[in-house]
Amino acid sequence: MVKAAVLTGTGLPLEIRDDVEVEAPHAGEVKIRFGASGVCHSDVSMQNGTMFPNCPIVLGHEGAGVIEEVGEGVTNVTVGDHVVVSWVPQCGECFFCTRNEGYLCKKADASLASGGLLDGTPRFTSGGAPLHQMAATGSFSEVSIIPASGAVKIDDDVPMTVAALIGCGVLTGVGAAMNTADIKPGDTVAVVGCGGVGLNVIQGARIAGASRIIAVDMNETKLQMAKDFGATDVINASDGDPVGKVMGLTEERGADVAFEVIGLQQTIDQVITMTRRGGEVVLVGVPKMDAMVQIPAFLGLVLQGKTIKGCWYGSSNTHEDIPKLVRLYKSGELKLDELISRTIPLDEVNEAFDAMATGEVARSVIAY
Ligand code: PAD
Ligand code: ZN
Repeated sequence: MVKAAVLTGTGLPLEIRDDVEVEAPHAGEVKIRFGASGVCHSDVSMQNGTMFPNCPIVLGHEGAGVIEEVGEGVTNVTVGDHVVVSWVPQCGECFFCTRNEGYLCKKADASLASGGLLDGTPRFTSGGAPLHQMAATGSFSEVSIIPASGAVKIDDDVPMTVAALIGCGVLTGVGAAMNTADIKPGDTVAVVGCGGVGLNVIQGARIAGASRIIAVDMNETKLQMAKDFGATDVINASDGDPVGKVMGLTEERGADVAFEVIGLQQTIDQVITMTRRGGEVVLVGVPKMDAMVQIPAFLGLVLQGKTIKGCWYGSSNTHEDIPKLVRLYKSGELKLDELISRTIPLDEVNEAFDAMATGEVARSVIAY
């Protein structure tokens, strides 16, 4: 039996249970003992009803650990390997995977909806009843079973706390800047929302060659961190409408590329407006299901020659991008240790949710 944090219903605090049973891996699956799990805003969105979880469910999708057992037919990893978990386990065979758009993998989508693995069923039980696992992961558990395609081997010397963050916030944020967007050297980029994901958009934009990076947040600590991660200008949105300030910094033109990394209707509207004619809007934050992109078709889009792109999992090819991010970390180009505001035990996961709501932390990381 293992310990895990379980969501039993919308709006409820997570229950720490120590009676969770983990089945052996089926064919094509692996057993992972987590070393660490980041706490991402998407976990909070599952709990507060922004997204619809299949309760009861073990949350957590930003994890890294060591392979303890492999199911039949698994060849990409072996017992003892250190791995980053991809919450989009890319099957490699569907329409999207074969077009190098694995972040849209059809099978992974189905597991996100079902709360199970690629066949739709979870490998956890508690009190004899099935317990779902978020995004085919469930990293708020000491041990889990995941699809082998969601396990990406990394070097043993990468700290688990850092490796965990690569699995969501870093892949998504850096990927949004380096894969989804088309940032050209010398571009001016605006990033609205400088949490765990937004800070990674900032450092991705820096690596992609943006010469000016305007960071927008409501929290001064985050704006300070944004500067450390590469922002050249910061705007505190609590001091008034950030759109006018971005215009003021860009000769009233707007940013070449602007990212929304919060998931709010208001800030989605802001990034669309603060993007220049011919520029690119990238929506990363996960909004409520009824949020709308509202834009006058002619005056706002056609005449403007603007592009609006959605970004899912940083448009990443996990099998190529995770090793690349590890290399960038090792060469000092990617700041990952600096993202960790707090290292906590699993029992403090509810406090980590509170700390995220108040904006105090970039990332709380559970160390097992
Ligand atoms: P976070 O809570 O760490 O960061 C959000 C930041 O936004 C905080 O720094 C807040 O201070 C700031 N903020 C809040 N309201 C405003 C406002 N009105 N104006 C300016 N700043 C504000 O979250 P995160 O970085 O973990 O996640 C950000 C979003 O990205 C969230 O919606 C999450 O669900 C989503 C996400 N999307 C994907 C994907 O594949 N698209 C992957 C992972 C996370
Ligand atoms: Zn996440």
